[in-house]
Amino acid sequence: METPRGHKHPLSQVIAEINSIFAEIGFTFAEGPERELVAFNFDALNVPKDHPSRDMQDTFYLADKPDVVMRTHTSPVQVRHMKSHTPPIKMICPGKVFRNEATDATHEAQFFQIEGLMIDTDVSLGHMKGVLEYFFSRFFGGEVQVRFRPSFFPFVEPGVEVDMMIAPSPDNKLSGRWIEIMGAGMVHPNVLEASGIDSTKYQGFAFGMGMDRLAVLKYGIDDIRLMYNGDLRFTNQF
Ligand code: 2NL
Repeated sequence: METPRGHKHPLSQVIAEINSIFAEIGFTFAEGPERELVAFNFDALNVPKDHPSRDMQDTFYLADKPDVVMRTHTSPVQVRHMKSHTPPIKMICPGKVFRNEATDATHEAQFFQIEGLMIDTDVSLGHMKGVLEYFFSRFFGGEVQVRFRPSFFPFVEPGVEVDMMIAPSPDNKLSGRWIEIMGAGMVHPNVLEASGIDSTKYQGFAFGMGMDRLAVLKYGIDDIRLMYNGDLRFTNQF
C-alpha cells in the first residue's frame, strides 16, 4: 500500500508564504529565543516599568527569575538585530509569543506573531503604506487598500492601527469592507537609542500582527484553537 504523504500545517504554510513575499522586496528574516530577557522584551522597547503588560497576570515569568519572561512579542528579536547590525535594516521576524490569558475562539495563550522593521535615513509612514499594500495584495490575491487610524504603543510614535480592504469581488467574502489587521508606527527614538542606533540620523517603521489571524482570514477558519490542537481532521483540510 502506498504510504500517505504528509504536508505542512496551515500555519507553517502561511509563515513560508509571508517570508517569500517579503523576501522578494528585500526583507531579511530573523529568529530569536522564546525565553527572553525583560531587558529586551520590555525595557529596550520603551515599555514603562509600571505598564500593565508587565504584570504576572499578563506575562509568563520564569520561576525564581524576575528578569526572564516568555516573550510577549517578537520585538526583542528586532532589538537584538538592531544591536548587532547597522542600518539600512529591512527585516521580518515571525515566531511564537506568549500571553498569560484565558483562551477562547479568538485568543490563545500561545500564538504566532510576525513583525516587520525598516530603518534607514529617509523612511516614512508612506513607505510603510506601500510595503503593506504590496504584501496584502500578494497574500490575499487582488488589489488591497490600506488605511491608518491613530493608536498608541509605547515602542512607536506616532502609532497606528492598520485596516485593509480587499477590492470588492463577488467571490471573496472578505472583500469590500475594512478589516482591522495590525498595529504599527514609526519606531520610537528611545527604542532606536536603546539598541545603539542614532535617532538623529535614522528613523524607521515597524508593524506587528497575529499570524493566526492572517490564516483565519485567508482560509475562513472559525476557531483559532483548531490551529493548535493537533486534530488531523482539521490539518488535513489544507
Ligand atoms: C500588535 C502591535 C506592533 C510593533 C509591533 C515594533 C518593534 C520594534 C520597534 C517598534 Cl523593534 N515597534 N513593533 C510596533 C507597533 C505595533 O504590534 O497589535 N501586534 C499584534
